[in-house]
Amino acid sequence: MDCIFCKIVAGEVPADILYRDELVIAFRDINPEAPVHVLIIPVKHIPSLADVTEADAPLVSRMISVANRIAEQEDVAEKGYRVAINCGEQGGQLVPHLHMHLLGGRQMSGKLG
Ligand code: DGP
Repeated sequence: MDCIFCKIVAGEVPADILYRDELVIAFRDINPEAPVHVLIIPVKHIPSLADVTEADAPLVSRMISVANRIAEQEDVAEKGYRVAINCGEQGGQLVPHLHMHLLGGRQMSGKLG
């Protein structure tokens, strides 16, 4: 499948991977918008948040747990951080493989969009 994030999962495209288990991997965003900008993605290809079902509850829970763990590791947990999922064209999603952005290390703006 011609998906850049599937290629990162498969090790075919290099990435600065911070975490990997059977459900998710996490790696640094290539175009960081904050001192800490990490993407947490499912190992399996899910195109977007709109494709997540009830059966994916363990996966979504794991993504959140991993985001919290990386926030601790990256030393932004205490001051706070933002987690965001862009969904679809108007939601600002550019890569069609579900991913959660973890942003921290600076004051986030009050705007979300
Ligand atoms: P979104 O707009 O929510 O689809 O964000 C996609 C993010 O993915 C964007 O912040 C840049 C990042 N990205 C795109 N291609 C690559 C890549 O090849 N490697 C890494 N590490 N990040 C990428």
